[in-house]
Amino acid sequence: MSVPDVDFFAIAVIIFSVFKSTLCIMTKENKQMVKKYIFGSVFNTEAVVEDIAVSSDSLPYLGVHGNDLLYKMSDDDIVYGLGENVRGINKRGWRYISRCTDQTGHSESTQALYAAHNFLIVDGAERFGVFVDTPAEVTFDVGFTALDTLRIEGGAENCAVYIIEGESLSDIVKQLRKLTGSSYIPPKWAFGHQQSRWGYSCSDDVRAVVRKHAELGCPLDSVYLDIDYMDEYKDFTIDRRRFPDFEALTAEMKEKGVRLVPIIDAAVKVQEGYDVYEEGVEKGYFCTGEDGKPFEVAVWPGRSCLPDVLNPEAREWFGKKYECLISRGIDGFWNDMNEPSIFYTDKTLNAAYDYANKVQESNIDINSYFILCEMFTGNLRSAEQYKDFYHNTPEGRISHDKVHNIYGYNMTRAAMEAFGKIAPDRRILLFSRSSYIGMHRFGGIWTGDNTAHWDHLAMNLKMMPSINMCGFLYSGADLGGFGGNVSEDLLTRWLQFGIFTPLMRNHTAWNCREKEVYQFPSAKYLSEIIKLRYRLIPYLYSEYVKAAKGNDMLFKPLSFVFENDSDAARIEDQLMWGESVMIAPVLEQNARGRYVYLPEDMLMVRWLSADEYKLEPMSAGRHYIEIPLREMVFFIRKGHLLPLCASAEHVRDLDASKLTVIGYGEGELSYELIDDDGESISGIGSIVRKIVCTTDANGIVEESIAD
Ligand code: MIG
Repeated sequence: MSVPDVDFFAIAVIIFSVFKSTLCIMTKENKQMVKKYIFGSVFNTEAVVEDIAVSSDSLPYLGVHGNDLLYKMSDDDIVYGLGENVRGINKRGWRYISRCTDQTGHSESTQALYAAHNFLIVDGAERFGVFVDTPAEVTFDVGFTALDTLRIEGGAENCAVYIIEGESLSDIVKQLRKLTGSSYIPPKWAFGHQQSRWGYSCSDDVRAVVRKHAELGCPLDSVYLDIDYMDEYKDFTIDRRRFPDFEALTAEMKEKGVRLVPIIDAAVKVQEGYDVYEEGVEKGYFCTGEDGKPFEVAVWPGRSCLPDVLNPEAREWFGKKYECLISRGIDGFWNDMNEPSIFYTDKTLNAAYDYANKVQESNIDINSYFILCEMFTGNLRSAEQYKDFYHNTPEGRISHDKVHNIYGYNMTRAAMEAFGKIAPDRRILLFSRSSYIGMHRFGGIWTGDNTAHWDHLAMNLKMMPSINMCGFLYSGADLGGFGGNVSEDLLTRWLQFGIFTPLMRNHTAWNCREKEVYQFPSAKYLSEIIKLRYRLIPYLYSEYVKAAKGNDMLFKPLSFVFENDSDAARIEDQLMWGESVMIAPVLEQNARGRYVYLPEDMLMVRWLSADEYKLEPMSAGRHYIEIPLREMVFFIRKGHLLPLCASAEHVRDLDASKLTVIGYGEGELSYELIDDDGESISGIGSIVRKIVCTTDANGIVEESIAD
């Protein structure tokens, strides 16, 4: 028998090299960049979607002191993150409490806003990210009590702590996002201009808003319905006296290219005969008090119950309720009051009454007077009341204060999980006021009740990258401010920034100046700003989808792109917007320009209207740039292209087959434009178009291209 002619040596080489490459892949993937640590007994928030083994190493970077985690910061360390919070991009110098709170009228000295975004990155001598996963309160004292000390109060008490190392700041963010799942992608129309006001209270109000925008030629894609559309503020009802033709109105508006977006509040009115209330009581789907009975709180509907969205069955039940509006032609919602916000409970109101009676008898002194005031009005922000009611969770009956920060998250999850069944392949707009990391898979956020203050415009800018880090890409603030009376110049500057935020919504309270763009003498110019937004939508949408799919951010601090530039690291009033653009809006009243820092040579684009612009190459460094009130500028990065379409009155009318491309650099530049039908989930990002342009002798690209 002859031995077959086989080259054993060659086979051995092949086997070895296959083995070697698998080994490489394995070591690369297994390289533990994310490490998990457990302190105490941990409630599963379901923020994390990856299965990670608990690390056997000791906790790196942070020291454990009782229930707290500690880090000594060097002078040059920068701390990024913490999502929706006041103050800077660099979070040093304040104490931020993660306790979702209804904070209407917040300011720089507010410690807790509506969200709990427990992720931060320390960047300096050492670089690492920390995600403290707990549904309970936790506080980040970032050099407030002691300048050089980061103390995470409660970070070592019933928490899962994830330490993330990475090759860059962006890489650390990407790993957090991989850990917590892909960001929500809304329908494309949700990138249009949206108009809201607490106070549009009948069908004709809505029609008037739409008509006046059309008369002005100002693009508009949606009008919001605040609590006034409901019957006695009852969720999933319509006040037929004021909206007799709700279905016809919805259809008529959609035909015109405008969607109606109703609000849903967390609390359900206590009222016999109201189906949502009765079902909730019967099935045990509301949070309960000490006595096991549905716990009653007072919010807009008066006495109300809170759906127990931490109980999976109740969550499914509540989510299905949205169907009654979807079947009436609605395809977008905003979830409000879901911190949950409570005006008072029996206990807090009775305590206030008792105190009032007591001080009345004893002739009230001035200190008692202020205590009395606080007892009647301070409940909204008090944490005490959260100890008085309970949830039925998969992990047993738990008092609300221990799981407080995941209530809004689960209300929003309820809705989105139901949408998946009601309209499996259709994207429905959804965003929430309260949120927790992980909720970014189910919807976006708006940043709550800000005020018509110039520093809230600056805060809006600073918050965007931090919010993006935590996964919330679909986000934005109430443009022009929810509270307060916006001046025309503030609204102008705010819109000039707002055209970059995915959620671009002008919203205000009933008792504030009307601020639809057509209310102002400069309405024509304001609508030019909005038209420019529409020209940017192909790029915005493309960058949004890339960020969502790549676990990346849409808005970045300059330092995330120019890592070794110590000047860029200190910039708090400019942002990178997608791969091609740097923005530097005017944030100060009466300013006619501003200093801008360019980390590299860039092309300045100066907008005089939506269609008229001037291009000017600028060298790296610091420049004072004149920017009169009715002009705006942004910058295109060297080596990059910006595609623009023609404006249109509605997103559906935008034509991305004809583009104007602006760019700057040397030789051939390219951009990958991502697009899709804007509505289906299965089609997200399905159209990929490579745009290639060549620069002229001045290094500029300015070209019209057609598909
Ligand atoms: O207690 O629904 O943040 O956007 O207009 C106020 C009325 C309740 C708070 C929301 C705001 C909304 C308002 N809501």
